[in-house]
Amino acid sequence: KASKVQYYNNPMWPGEAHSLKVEKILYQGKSPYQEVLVFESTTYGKVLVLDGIVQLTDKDECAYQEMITHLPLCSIPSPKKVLVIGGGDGGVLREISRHSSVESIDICEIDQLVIDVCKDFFPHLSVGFEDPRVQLHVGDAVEFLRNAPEGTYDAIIVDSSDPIGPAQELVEKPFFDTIARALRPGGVLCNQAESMWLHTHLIQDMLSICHETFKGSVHYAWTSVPTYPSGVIGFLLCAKEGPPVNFLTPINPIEKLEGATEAGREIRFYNSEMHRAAFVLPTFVKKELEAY
Ligand code: AAT
Repeated sequence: KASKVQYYNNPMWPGEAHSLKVEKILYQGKSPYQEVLVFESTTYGKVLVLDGIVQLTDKDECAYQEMITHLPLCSIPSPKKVLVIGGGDGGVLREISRHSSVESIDICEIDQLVIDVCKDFFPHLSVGFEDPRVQLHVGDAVEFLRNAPEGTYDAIIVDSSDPIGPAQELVEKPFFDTIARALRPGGVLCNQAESMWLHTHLIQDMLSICHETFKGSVHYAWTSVPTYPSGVIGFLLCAKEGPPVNFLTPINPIEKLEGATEAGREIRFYNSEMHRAAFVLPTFVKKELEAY
C-alpha cells in the first residue's frame, strides 16, 4: 500500500504513473547520490532507472540522445570543443563522436556508479567512452563549471536528470551563468528541458533565465520519447552573443557526416527534417511560452 501511494506521488508528475512490465531485475544498488536500477522489460529492452525515474531504454534511447546532441552540433559550423554534463551512460558521447570536426569532448558526470553499471548493461551506449577524444571528470557539474576556463567550448550539452536530487541546481540562474561563461562567443547550449505537457512553469522559468543569460538566441524544441513521462521531452537551445546562430535550420547537416551512416552504427532517429520539425510548437505551448 505504501509503495502505491509513493508511485503516484512523484512531485514532477503528481497523480500519474507510467509502467513497464519487468521480466527480470538485472541490477539494484545505491550510490551516494541515488538509487540505481536496471531491469529487462518485456517490450522496451533493458531499462535504466535512477531514483525511480526512467532515464533510458534500449528501444527509444536513440530519440533522446540523437536529438539532444545533433540539434546543437548541427546548428554550428564544425564544432571542435564539446562539454557534456551528466550523460554517464555514454549515449551522448556516442552521438558526438559521429562529428569528425570535434577535437575534444569533456564529460562531467556526478555518479561513477551510473558509468560502471552502464558499461555492464548498456555497452552500445557506453561505447561512447572509448572515443580517444573523451576526457571524463567524475564530479558535480556545478563545481566543474565554476572552475571551467572562460570562453572555450563550442557546445555544451546538459543531459541531466530531473531537478530533484543531484540535478537540482542545474536549472538555476547561477548554473546558466557559468555555462555562458564557459562558452565561446556564438557557442551553443542544449539543455534537457522536461515536458511541455507537465512542466509549463519550469520551462517558463528556464526560458526567462536563458533569455537573460544568453543574448544570442533562445528556442524551445521537443521530441517524442515514449518512456519519458507524457511521452515527450523538450530541449532549450541557447546561443551566446557572438556570430549569430539560427537553430531552426541545420547548417552542418548530419546527412553530410560519414559518422551518421557508418555500417552497424547508423543514426536511427535524427535527420535534418526532424531537426526543423522539433522547433514547431503546438498552439497552447506557443501561448504559454511567448511572454518568456
Ligand atoms: N542519457 C540518459 C538520460 C539522463 S541521465 C542524467 C545523468 O545526470 C545521470 O547519470 C546523473 O547521475 C547525472 N547528474 C545528475 N546531477 C548531476 C550533477 N549535479 N552533476 C553531474 N551529473 C549529474 C537524463 C534523463 C532525463 C529524464 C527526464 N525525465
